[in-house]
Parts: sequence; C-alpha cells; structure tokens
Amino acid sequence: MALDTDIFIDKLIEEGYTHLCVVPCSFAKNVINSAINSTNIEYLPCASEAVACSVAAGLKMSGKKPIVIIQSSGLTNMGSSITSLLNPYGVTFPILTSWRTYKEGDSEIQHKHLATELPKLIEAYGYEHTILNQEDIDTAISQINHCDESFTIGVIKKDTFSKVELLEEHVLDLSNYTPRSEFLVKLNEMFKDTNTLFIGTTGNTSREMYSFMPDTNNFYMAGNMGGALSLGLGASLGGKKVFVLGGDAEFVMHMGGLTTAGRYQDIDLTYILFDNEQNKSTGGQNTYQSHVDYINIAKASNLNVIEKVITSLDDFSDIIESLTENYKSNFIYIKCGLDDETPRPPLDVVKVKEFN
Ligand SMILES: Cc1ncc(C[n+]2csc(CCOP(=O)(O)OP(=O)(O)O)c2C)c(N)n1
Repeated sequence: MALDTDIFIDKLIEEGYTHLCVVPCSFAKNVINSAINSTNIEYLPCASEAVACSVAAGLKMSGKKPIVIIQSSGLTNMGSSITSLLNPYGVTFPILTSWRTYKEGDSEIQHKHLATELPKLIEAYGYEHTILNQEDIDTAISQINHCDESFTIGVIKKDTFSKVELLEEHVLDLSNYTPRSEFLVKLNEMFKDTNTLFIGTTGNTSREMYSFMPDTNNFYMAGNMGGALSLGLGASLGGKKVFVLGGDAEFVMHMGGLTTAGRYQDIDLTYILFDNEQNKSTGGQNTYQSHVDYINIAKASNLNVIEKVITSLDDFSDIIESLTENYKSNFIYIKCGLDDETPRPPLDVVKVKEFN
C-alpha cells in the first residue's frame, strides 16, 4: 500500500512545514509533484544536496520549518553540511532520503554501494534512521516530526507515495525544440569510428547516447552527478580528445568544476549542455533554472564559449565542424526537446575503468 500523497502534503502543511528543499529522486516524484501543485508549501529545488541542506539549515535557524528530500546517492553530498554544520550546531530538520536498491544488471551501478551500506553511512554521520511507514499517514507524519527534533534521517522506500500528476500549468511544453536524439545522431555521424571520447552524464543523456550514438567511443557516467566536466577535464589533461554531453541539472550540481576547467585553454575538451529545463530521468520535474545565464557563466569562467543558443541541427553541425579544427576548452549551449524513454546501457558497457 502507498500513502495518499496529497493528504500527506496537506498534513505536513497542517503541522506547519513551510518548505520542501529538494534534489529529485524518482522514488519521491509523486510527493514532489504534490508539493509543486500545492500553493501552501514552497517547493525549493536545489542545485545539490549540500545546497539543500544548507538552505534548510538557514530556514530552520530563521524560524521556518523546512524538510529536505533527496536520493540516497546524494546523501554523501550532504556529508560536510551534516557533520560540520547540523551536527556540531545542533540544528535539526527532517531529511528524507530515498533508499535505492540494486539488482545486478537491472539497476544503475551508482546505487550498488549504498543499497546495502546506507544505514551505516547514516550512523557514521551520527544519526539514526527510520523507514517511513507506507501504510499509515499519521505514523509517517509522527516519524517526520521526530526527525524534525532529533538526529534521525527518514528513509523512503520505493512506492511509498500514491501517484500524483503535475497540474497542467506546471507541465513544460518543449514541443517547439528539436529533441536531443537528433543532435546525438548528428554527433554519431560526424565522429563515427573516431577515437574522440564522449562522456555522458547521469540522467537521460547517457541513456540516449547508448541508443543514438552506437558508433562513437562512449563512456556512460551513470552516477557521480555533477562530476562530468571534471572527469572530462582529467581525461583531456590525460591526452584524450573529449566531449562531455551534459544536462541542465547535472551541470549546476558541482558547478565549481567550471572554474577549474577554465584554467586550461590548450586542451581538447568540449562541454555540450543539453538544456531540456528539467530532470528528465527522475520524473521530468522543472529545474526552475530559467534565471541562469549558462553562456555567461561559462564565459566568465574562461571557457571558449559559443555565444549563440543552438536550437537547429544546421547550426549545430557548423559549430562542431569549426571546433574540430580548433580544439580548446569549448562550451556549447543547446536548447532541446524531449525523446521517448530509452533503455539503460547494460552493465558490461557501463562498467569500464579505463577510457578507450
Ligand atoms: C548526487 C545525485 N543526486 C541526485 C541524483 C538523482 N538524479 C539522477 S539524474 C537527475 C537529473 C538529471 O537531470 P539533467 O542533468 O537535467 O538531465 P536529463 O535527465 O534531464 O537529461 C537526478 C536528480 C543522482 N543520481 N545523484
């Protein structure tokens, strides 16, 4: 049985909770949708789990009642905030983490370690954990209240929440944009059978590369969200010609990597940001990042930025062709639309520890 999600959110509001600080997980999709639909609790999407934790601490220390919702893979990102802010200062609020399981060949490799070790990680942070009751809302709410007052982390298992669709006004319409697959097919044509390394980011970019770029030299980084540019920097400093294909949520998670990458000019590194305005792989939640000027951020970090927002395949091919003659640390920004779901790359192609 699952909790009735809208009633759950209403009860949180009745209890005085004010903000939901979130980095999405598909396990929490319904509760996120319900919070976005509601006008009485503020949905506060965060660039990373560390950001979510610090924002929530600031809210709590100012008299508000925040809740943090994240994926188990991101609990590690909160390590410093937990051990060096919440713990020593005695600040508490509910942190709810999904608990991703792992089945060999059927789950993403990023979840393998914490599928068994999550309770030990929570314990190492100095917290207890409580698995959120999936049958009785009042029990679940009292668990959350307990987390609000103690060093206890709430754990969300799959199917804890009943289905909630986003209200029409919150659904993104990307139908005017070229789907990402068409840009990937173009790259596949242009770099077929070359040794150029394509690093795909966590989220749907990697999955779509597996379907639409069968002839290129691909590395699927199914995890380490936010680390793709830096992985690419290391690879290019190691002598590879590298393209990193990123998503808008991945790009901001550890955006400090941009300032490190900007130090290096004579390397074969190109970052292509595919902005579909959403976390496609965790349920399509809007990233609410339309205030971000990606082009100028990359420029100010000293990357060689293509100033034009790319929306057409023709512009894309021209720009890629011009780059291949003159590599530097390049940044290309594409506004793209959505493709249907594609399968995950299988374990044997994902689990690679040396680049080709
Ligand atoms: C540290 C961490 N936090 C959260 C997640 C869950 N997660 C996986 S993909 C993703 C969103 C990716 O969105 P984006 O980069 O825009 O790519 P898209 O899926 O839209 O192509 C999130 C939040 C994760 N894998 N790791």
